[in-house]
Amino acid sequence: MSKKLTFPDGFLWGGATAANQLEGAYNEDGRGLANVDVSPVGPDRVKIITGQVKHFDFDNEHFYPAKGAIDFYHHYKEDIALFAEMGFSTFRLSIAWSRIFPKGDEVEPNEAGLKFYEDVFKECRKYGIEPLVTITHFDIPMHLVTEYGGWRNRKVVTFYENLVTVLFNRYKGLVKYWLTFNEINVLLHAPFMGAGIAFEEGENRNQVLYTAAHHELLASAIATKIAHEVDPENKVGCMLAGGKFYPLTPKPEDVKAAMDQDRENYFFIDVQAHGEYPGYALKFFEREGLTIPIEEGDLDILKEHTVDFVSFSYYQTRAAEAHPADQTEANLLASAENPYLKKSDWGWAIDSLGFRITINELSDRYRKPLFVVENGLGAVDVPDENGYVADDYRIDYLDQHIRAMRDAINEDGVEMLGYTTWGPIDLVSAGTGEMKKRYGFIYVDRDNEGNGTLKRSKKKSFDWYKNVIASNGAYLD
Ligand code: P53
Repeated sequence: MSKKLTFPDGFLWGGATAANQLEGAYNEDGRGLANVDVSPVGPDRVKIITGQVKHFDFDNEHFYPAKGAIDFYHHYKEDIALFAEMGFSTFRLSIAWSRIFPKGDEVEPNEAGLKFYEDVFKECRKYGIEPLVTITHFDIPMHLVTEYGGWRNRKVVTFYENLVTVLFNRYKGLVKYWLTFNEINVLLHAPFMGAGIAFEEGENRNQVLYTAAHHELLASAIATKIAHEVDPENKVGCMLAGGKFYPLTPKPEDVKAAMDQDRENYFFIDVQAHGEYPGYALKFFEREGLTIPIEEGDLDILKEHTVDFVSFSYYQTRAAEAHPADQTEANLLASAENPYLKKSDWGWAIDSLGFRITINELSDRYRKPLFVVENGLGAVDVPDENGYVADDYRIDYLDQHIRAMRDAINEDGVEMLGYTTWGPIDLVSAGTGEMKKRYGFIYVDRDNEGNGTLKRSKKKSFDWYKNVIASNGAYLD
């Protein structure tokens, strides 16, 4: 019998979440309103998160799931205990900026917000769980949106600098792994969600987007600098919405289209990992007539404070073609159909070998340790008469993907720090706002309209993942 394949010693196993998708308690203990709170469920959501329609308030027509979410704010002890029972060695969560600085531009932070996360981190540590903290996961205080225009405004860099300075000092010794911006490249596709940007009439879209991109990249480098100054033990990562573009055919034009689409995303990580704007980006700015507001000293900061590791989410690969037939605006996030792949309930292509390919490409391109901080299957779960969910489809998906990652380590020699599945406990979907799109090992009784007891129960995948972790991956054989 051949030796069972496992993961490296110290490989971190766990799950990943985001504040607004799980905490609820949107107006408790001084928390201010954020962009993500005012993004409702339903057909208007996409127009709002992509910044095509300005929508800055709650109204009576819509349901806003983030208001209550799964109420992690009051259930965190119970939830972390369940993560510990699965054997998690890490838990990824994000800070709600507006709990710390309710408006964003205050000088003094809100102690109640700081205390909440301190309690959560201590609860993790109690079980030997290493917190992995995303500083901003698609959130920005609404006041910074309405008064400053979100990340298009350079002043927001300073507010972010204040935020991270407070966080690194307060949580020194409690938190070591930090991510500066969740899926930073999503700002190009969903600018209201990614950067608090809603477009004004007649604005040059790319000018606004790449201005905001420069500000986030600069803020990320400043955060890296401060993190290292406050505690040399801190490890700071960037975070890419990953998933390679394949050329739809071997036509060189399609291969080029795939390269271009990959670069649109890699652009951010190229700056954060290599410390400079890549040539293809500079030429793109020139062609488009964009002026990136680079001030004196900015380029030095980018150069001197690159990230320690590269993290990314992986759900699917996509296919690119040079001349797509359907180029409508609604098709912004979509891609060509790959006829070789099956799809999830929400139409996302399932491609575990693509995971291995994506991991290898990132490893070759950046030569830094990699951390998979999101992966999973959003599906409709139907509890049986006892409330039990037998989610074999989720187990299959994760089994294939974890094997692919193991191959990337054992066969391809990639250095990886850890793996956190998306939504270890059911939570609100970022893309659609639904509760119905579930990822968890733990079922939460709550529906799309906000009904339900919020009771937590273990799905079949709960014990499966527990076994995977306990055996450090050997259970898969
Ligand atoms: P949901 C697509 C669309 C929106 C957010 O997505 C996304 C993606 C995938 O790249 O990013 C991440 O909830 C994100 C999470 C999110 C998760 O994917 O639409 O970092 O916040 O929940 C899954 O199924």
